[in-house]
Amino acid sequence: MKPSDIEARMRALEYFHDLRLLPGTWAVIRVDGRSFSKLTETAFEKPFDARFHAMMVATASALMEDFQGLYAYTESDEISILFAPEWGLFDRELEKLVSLSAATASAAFSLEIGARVSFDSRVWLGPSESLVVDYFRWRQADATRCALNGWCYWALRKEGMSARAASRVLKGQGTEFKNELLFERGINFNDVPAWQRRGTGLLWERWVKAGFNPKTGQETVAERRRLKVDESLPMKDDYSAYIQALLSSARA
Ligand SMILES: Nc1nc2c(ncn2[C@@H]2O[C@H](COP(=O)(O)OP(=O)(O)O)[C@@H](O)[C@H]2O)c(=O)[nH]1
Ligand SMILES: [Mg+2]
Repeated sequence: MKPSDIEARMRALEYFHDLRLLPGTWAVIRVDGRSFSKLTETAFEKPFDARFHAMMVATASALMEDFQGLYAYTESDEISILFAPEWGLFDRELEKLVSLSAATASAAFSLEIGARVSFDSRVWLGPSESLVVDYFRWRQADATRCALNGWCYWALRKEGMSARAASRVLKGQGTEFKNELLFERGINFNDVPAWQRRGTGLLWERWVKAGFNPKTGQETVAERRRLKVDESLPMKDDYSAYIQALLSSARA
């Protein structure tokens, strides 16, 4: 067999290599920690731990920087990174984007925690701006639901209830029941830190760096950008408006 033949035949079996994100569409890459229920079982406060959250924010920052995302949203052990329709990193190759985003998240979080952890990764495509808004509303609703449930679950567990019994109490119950359960225990869910109920956003902000040129003796100004961490996101329709404003500014 000629070397060129084997090259072509082997390359052809790299079957998924040609897959690319649909051109001209918004995209979100979402990474999620593998078996983080187990990881957080010991050594982290329940239901939420500020140190754990800081590690997730650091991981989201690494993804924003390495992939040049427009916006990141993190809740629990997941991070969604939004990309504009014209974003062309790695020529939009799916395998590259999914594998490297998982790798970047895994490496960044592992360095933070000092142990080996891994993240999975998937891609969501947004054919319209309103679907992108819906996507982030969906993840935020998930954050709120999980936070309320988590607070209830751990309130019961801390009273000595078994895991199975606590899950049974909460199964099929709605928001009102869960809010009441917490209220009876002196916890007002609305007073729980916003990052737990609403998640956290990361976005680029512009700032002007003042400097001095010793050669000319003149003051200089340079526009730079840096990541802003928003720990008090709006919710529901206000969050829709927040995301829509971000999409519009990207288009401008
Ligand atoms: N103790 C603690 N656990 C957390 C925190 N944030 C996320 N987790 C855990 O991470 C899990 C994430 O859910 P999921 O991805 O479905 O679980 P996985 O499949 O085990 O990674 C939650 O169920 C929690 O157990 C936190 O701040 N503190
Ligand atoms: Mg997970």
